[in-house]
Amino acid sequence: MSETDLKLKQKTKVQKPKLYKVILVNDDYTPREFVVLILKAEFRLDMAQAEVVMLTAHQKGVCVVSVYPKDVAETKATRAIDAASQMGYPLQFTVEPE
Ligand code: TYC
Repeated sequence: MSETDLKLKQKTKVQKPKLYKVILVNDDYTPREFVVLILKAEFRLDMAQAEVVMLTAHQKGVCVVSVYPKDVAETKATRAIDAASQMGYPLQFTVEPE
């Protein structure tokens, strides 16, 4: 078997898990406390982690919340956006490949 064949074979056998970042986006309207609440409830961050992520997004514009398989990342981002929307807040999350 050629080296190329071996590489091809390895490629099909060893699949890298493709992970996606959920990114928190800053805005001027959503209360800090609500952002922290969402990060704890939907992304299972503890209080300290949630505060750091919220403040980083507040100061820099965006912050990576966590990484997940694609479907999990999209579901969590959608649920978080919907929860904020129901409260009348424009909070946004984006999902992008790691
Ligand atoms: N900037 C918001 C405020 O001052 C708080 C906030 C932080 C909103 C992070 C969104 O992703 C965000 N009330």
